This record gives sequence, C-alpha cells and structure tokens, in this order.
Amino acid sequence: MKLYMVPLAPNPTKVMLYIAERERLGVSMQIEQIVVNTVKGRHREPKHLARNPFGTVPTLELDDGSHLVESLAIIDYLEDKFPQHTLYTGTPEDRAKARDLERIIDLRIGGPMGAYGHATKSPLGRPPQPEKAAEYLQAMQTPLNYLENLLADGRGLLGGERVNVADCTMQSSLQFMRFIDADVFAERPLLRAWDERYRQRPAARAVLKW
Ligand SMILES: N[C@@H](CCC(=O)N[C@@H](CS)C(=O)NCC(=O)O)C(=O)O
Repeated sequence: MKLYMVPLAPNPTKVMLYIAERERLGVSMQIEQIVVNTVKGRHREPKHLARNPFGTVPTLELDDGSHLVESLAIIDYLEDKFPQHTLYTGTPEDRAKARDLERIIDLRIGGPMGAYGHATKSPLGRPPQPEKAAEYLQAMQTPLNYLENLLADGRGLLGGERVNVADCTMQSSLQFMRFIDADVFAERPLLRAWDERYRQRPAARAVLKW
C-alpha cells in the first residue's frame, strides 16, 4: 500500500501518527509514504487527481490499485485490515466513546484550527482574513474546554490511559497551530500538559516536524 501525504497538513498527519502508534505496538503495515507537495500544487496535478478527484491528501492506495480518500475511512480500514493491537478496543461503549471523542475533536476543533491557520498564515498562500480568523478562534473555545474538563480526572491521554485516534487527530491540528506560532491553550494547563506528554511519545517524535 502507498500513503500519499504531506508532513505538515493535519489530515495526513492524523493518519501518519495513527500508523506510527500501531507500528510501535508491533504491527507492521508496510505502507510506503509518498509526499505530494501541496505547496507546489502537486495535489492539483493530473497524476494526483487520477488517484483522488478531490485533490486532497491523505490518499491511501490499496494493493489492488484502488484508493481511499478520507482520513478516518483510511484509519477504519487499517483497524480492520490489521486486527492485532488496534487502537479501538474494549466494549461497544468504549469504542463508541473513543469514536465520539475523535469526531468532536476533528469537527469542532480540527476544522476551526485548519481554517484559522489558513486565515492567518496559510502555507498554501491563501490571503489573511482577520475577521474570519477571530470567528474560528471563538468556535474552538467550547470544545477546548470540553477536553480540559475530560483531563481533570487525571487521565494520561485524551481517551484514558491507552492511546486513541483522538490523540492523533488533536495533535495533528496542534502541529499546524505550532507552525503558524499560535498558542491556543490559553488558561488550560491540563491540555497543555497533555500536549507536552503526547509529543514525547516515540510515534509523535517520529512523525511531528513542528
Ligand atoms: N475530509 C478529508 C479532508 C482532506 C483534506 O482536506 N486535506 C487537506 C490537507 S489537511 C488538503 O489536501 N488540502 C489541499 C486542498 O484542499 O487544496 C480527510 O479527512 O481526509
């Protein structure tokens, strides 16, 4: 399999962190990672559009030559394809809560963070939009408080003591915030401490560039 990706972008980083976490649990997926340089516009060129007509990364090429183009579908596929040491474990309720948390982070934090990054200091050269940026910053406050409250029970990671896809999703958006020099934690010491803890993990050290 081949994963078409680019290091800084949140959605590819989420999948790269996920793969790195599984590999450190002893799962060998043998996925070749190939950079599509989005800054140079390579994701809009015919070669990549033939893989993914939406021109986005990540894109996973399966062994039969077909493609998956949604980061969470790629992760779900890899959970099914390599059923040893999966990140989703436990009862149906445990698994549902883990998925719920990942969706909260991706939709309510990752979305506004990505938009905030592009509205302030876009690596893709999009023009600054200060008013929109303020709206995106405001939109992420309630979900950030939600995470701060979750961490108040002393858990080591966002979903508990085991690494969760939610950790990968959150950290992939935070890397983008670090790249644009934005500190979004404000008075949230537990989230800040989780961030420092997560970044010490071997998977994070292998994948994160910022
Ligand atoms: N829903 C998709 C979103 C993919 C996406 O928008 N990726 C961004 C990078 S984080 C991208 O390729 N942006 C380039 C563009 O839209 O021009 C997923 O979860 O994979």
